[in-house]
Amino acid sequence: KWPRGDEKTWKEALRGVTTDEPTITKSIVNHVQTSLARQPHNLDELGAYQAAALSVRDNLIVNWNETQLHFTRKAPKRAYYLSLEFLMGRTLDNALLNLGLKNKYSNSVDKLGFNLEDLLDKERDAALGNGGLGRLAACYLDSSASQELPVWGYGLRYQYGIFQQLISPDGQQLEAPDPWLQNQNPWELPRLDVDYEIRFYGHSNRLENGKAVWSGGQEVLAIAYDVMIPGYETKNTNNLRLWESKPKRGFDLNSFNAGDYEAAVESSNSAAAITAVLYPNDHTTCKLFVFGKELRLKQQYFWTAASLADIVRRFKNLDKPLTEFPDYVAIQLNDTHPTLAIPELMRILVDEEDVPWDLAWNITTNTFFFTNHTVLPEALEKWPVPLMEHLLPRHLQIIYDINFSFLQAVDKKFPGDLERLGRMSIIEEGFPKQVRMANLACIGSRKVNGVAELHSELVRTTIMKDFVDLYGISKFANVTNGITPRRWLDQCNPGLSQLITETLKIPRSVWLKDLYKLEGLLAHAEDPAFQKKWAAVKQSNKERLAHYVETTLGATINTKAMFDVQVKRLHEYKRQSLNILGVIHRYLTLKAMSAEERKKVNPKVIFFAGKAAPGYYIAKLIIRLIVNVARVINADADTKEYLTMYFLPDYSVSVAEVLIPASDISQHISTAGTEASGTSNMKFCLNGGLLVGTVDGANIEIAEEVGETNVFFFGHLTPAVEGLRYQHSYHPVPVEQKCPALAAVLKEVSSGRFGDAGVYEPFLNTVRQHDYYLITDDFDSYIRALSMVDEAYQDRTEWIKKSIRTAAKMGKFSSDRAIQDYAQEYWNIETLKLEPNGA
Ligand code: AZC
Repeated sequence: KWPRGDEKTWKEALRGVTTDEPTITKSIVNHVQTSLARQPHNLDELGAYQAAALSVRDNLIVNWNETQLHFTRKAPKRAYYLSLEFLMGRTLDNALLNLGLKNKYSNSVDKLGFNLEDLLDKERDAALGNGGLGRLAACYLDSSASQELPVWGYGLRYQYGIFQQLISPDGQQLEAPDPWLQNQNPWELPRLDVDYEIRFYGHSNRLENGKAVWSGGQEVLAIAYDVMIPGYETKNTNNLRLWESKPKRGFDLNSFNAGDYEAAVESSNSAAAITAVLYPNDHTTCKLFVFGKELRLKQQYFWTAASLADIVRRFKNLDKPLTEFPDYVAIQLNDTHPTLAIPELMRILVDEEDVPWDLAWNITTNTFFFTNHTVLPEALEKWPVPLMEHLLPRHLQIIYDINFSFLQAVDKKFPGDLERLGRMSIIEEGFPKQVRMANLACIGSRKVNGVAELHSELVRTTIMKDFVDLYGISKFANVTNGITPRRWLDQCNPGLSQLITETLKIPRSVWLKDLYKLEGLLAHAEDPAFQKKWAAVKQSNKERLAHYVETTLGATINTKAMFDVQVKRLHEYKRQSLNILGVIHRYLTLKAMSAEERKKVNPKVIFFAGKAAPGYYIAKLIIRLIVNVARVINADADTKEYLTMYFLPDYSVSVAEVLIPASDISQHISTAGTEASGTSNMKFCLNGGLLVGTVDGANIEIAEEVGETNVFFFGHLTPAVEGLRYQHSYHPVPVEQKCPALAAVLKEVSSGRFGDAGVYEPFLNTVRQHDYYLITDDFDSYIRALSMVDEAYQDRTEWIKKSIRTAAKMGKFSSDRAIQDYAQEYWNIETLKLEPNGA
């Protein structure tokens, strides 16, 4: 029955998605006129972008609304992806492609006197993440919507995303804020009516039956902002709900009345501070880097508590008993950041819903799933007990209660094994005691997974070994990461997408939804005409990148040279250090050659990009070295024809979209066993770039797919790493003896050849002294691998074949496959398609 008014009048007035050009044009102009209050004659590109975006937003809202209504009516089991980071990048291009409206918008915008590609460039990245973990979350949202799965993301609406990186003339990284919301954000819907009160501090009084009352302290409001996530070629449009913090009352009236105006404003400041800024630390939680630790813990609780309140409220609307909660709700914890959701669900069930403790624990442990993204010890989160007790007194009690029963169970299975109890306890002894979040996440979840085969095996045999002994192996599984081929091929490399469609003779939408279809390209790998077209696409992408570098750095680039790229967060374990030391080696070798000899050398342009955590001294020093080496070699008349190098500042999703399609070779050279998966390796290969890398993370599975002959592997393997480190500590061999080529490089740097003699010593000493990341052990084989790359590149036809074969075998790495794995093996959710007619 129609709820109110005249059904016919309503239905005639309700709009669908605008798909014809004249209506699109009208809607853009309408937004210029009304939403933006601008005149046609003073409209600039930014205004035109905004109007086009608002018009696309209208379409997304129609689909989003219908999808949400459909889901509410059908009441399927839903999955929720809790991630403190969503590195979304730009939206307009992606939305147009997913809606299938890019050509029409392009035509409309054309008629209005603008160029769509220029407008797309006006959009600011939504950079609410640091790197791999946050971008993975964004790819998973795209795949969930595209596969019509009932999945929502939950995160924080930071006022400031990842900092903007500036590079000073002498190579120092400077950080500037990223006020990405400055121009209004068309991709979000403020839901000022959806709010929850979140408590901090106060005290918790235990009652009988494990219950307690938590009261007092500070209360803050969480306000929902919904971001629409369009699926590819489907009406289904999912939701990413981001929380913003607000003071519960604008002013604390008590303080205000007492005349203490400053204290009143203070309390409202501190509430807003919770979602002010994304923490820029990647892979580190140690206190050296995290200055406002309490604020970070506040962020984590604020976000998990608001999300859970929302999830529980939605479940309660179904009118089902709470025992059925896990039949309707699956929650994926993206790393340990949302682990507080576990004690929070216990608190809601036990304290607020009167569910007996054991039953509540059963519900909880059937709801959560936990993904680990790193085995680096410095990245494993621990929170000081005193801090947790102060900020979240009730949660600490719950954690102690969980730990008590847990340790009893361990003791039952391994009687008297006190060391084991000590290792497995959620609480780490010491001053202060610490809460081990990974232990809590594991104990409270149904399944734990790593993000590539090798990494998942390391999770089982190292950080979670004791837990495997306790629970059995089946709780610990693998889901190899994936990337969305919509953004990372179709959108960023339209030329290649076009060529693939033409060659496979199937619609683009078919292979973009089933990436294994790319295997069809293998049949064409030997066809010279196809090879030529393939190479031409790469060439034009290299020219596009050259144009970008020209406009940002003012440098002219030889696009006939091989493009060699390493882009990722700066970290010692990722070994940009190895790369730059290798570049210096190449430079010294070139210098030592005669002009005649040099002519035989394969010209190379090397690109670096990536941010360093602001407090990570050695990482910043490595950037400084890269920039200064670049300055010297780019100015050297003897060699610059054969070797140049650029550090592109402010790496972002949008910069990646230009860089990745242009690479001939990319570097993924972490010390074996340290890079859990890597996802840019997949992006490069999907765009026909070859890979030089260590036997680590997803590199291994990529090589399995594309064949080892198409990957340039080098370096020691994971099982050797521990022994080598032991040697470094107890039987050190000087670099001069162990690796003369590297010693020569270090000497040149020390001598001041690249400026600033002395400045780089702290970095050089990490290599000379402990060499934790095995630069001295892998250097020679790295250099050999690069020679093989040069050699292979000489035979251009062979190289193109390798490039084709690599892209053709990337089907496995679609995030559609990964999400299906989560949906079936973990969440137990099913596709729920919204038909075009709304049924
Ligand atoms: C990263 C891993 O380092 C990277 O290898 C992986 O591809 C990515 O997650 C996605 O799974 N980890 C992080 O970004 N951060 C942490 C804390 O692990």
